[in-house]
Amino acid sequence: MRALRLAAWGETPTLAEVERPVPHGAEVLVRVEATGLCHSDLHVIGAAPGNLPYRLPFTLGHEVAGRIETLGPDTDGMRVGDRVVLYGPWGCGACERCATGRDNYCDRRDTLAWHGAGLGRDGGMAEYVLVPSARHLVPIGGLPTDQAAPLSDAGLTSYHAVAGLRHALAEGATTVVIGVGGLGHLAVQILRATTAGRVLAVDVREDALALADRSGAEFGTLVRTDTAHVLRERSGGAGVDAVLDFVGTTQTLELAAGVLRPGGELAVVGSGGGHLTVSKPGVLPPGFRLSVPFWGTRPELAEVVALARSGAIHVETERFPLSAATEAIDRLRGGRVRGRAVLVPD
Ligand code: FEH
Ligand code: ZN
Ligand code: ZN
Repeated sequence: MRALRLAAWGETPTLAEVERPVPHGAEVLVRVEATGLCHSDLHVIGAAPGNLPYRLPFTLGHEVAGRIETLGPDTDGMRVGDRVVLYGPWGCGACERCATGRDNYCDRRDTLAWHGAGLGRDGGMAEYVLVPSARHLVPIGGLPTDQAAPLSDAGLTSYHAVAGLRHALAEGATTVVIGVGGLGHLAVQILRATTAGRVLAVDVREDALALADRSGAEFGTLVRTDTAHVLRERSGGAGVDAVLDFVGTTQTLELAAGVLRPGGELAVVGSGGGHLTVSKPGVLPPGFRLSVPFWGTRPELAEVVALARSGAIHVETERFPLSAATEAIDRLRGGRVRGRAVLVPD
């Protein structure tokens, strides 16, 4: 089968012919129909040797949907032909976190040579992907696979970040979403579908603000010298209740701290590597709370799929054939993808 393989750190991944896996024990073989492309794939590809615990080579792709092709002899609860999306974080499988579907916070994460499908283990930028257990599969019913695949990371990560702020998002609350790309546009929709407040959007691209508007944001602004003032004005002057930062640079973290009201909450989702000085006394509003959520849980993935199947969220995608994966990677690296890039085996 063909697969997009990362064979050397810092080098462009290439399509190669590899053995189609055969499932044993509790494993499941899924025929891939769609795999999302994520900024984390760019971080993995560009990682310096030794930065990640992953063993090369492996197949990329951690945002995967398709159909069950073959069930290992020790599986149950799933049938060949079932349409599924992969829960991408694969932990140790034995700790209390993994046993409760929270592989994203596996207690043994630092001992593992992988983080999941396409993250040190063979992933879904291929014709087939081998999944360790049916517990990593969520049924998607009739949802199109190019809609389902991005839910497993872009959707789940956004949903998990919103879930961590939900206590602060009462009626009339204001949330700012910084960065309206593959994750941010879904966060706007999830906020609109599951909270009672208003959503303001910030980005550096006009087309991203248009996407925010289509996703249900009440207002959007480009980054300007007075962005904080504009957002505070829009929130009635006291500041906003929550910020979801999908960029995570020093500039966006400082913007977030500058627009939050006392008791406000910041969720840092983007891996921009930015810094924010936390000191007391300091510039942060009293009662400031910070979270650094990572991916999401398996039960939450089922909730995100249910939201999508109800029509409450829609993923804006740009489809690419698997054979054009390097073009998609270049486009993502250049900020020239609207919504989420999805690779489809051709
Ligand atoms: C996956 C693995 C490592 C870092 C970040 C990620 C995210 O793409 C998961 O949402
Ligand atoms: Zn990702
Ligand atoms: Zn674990």
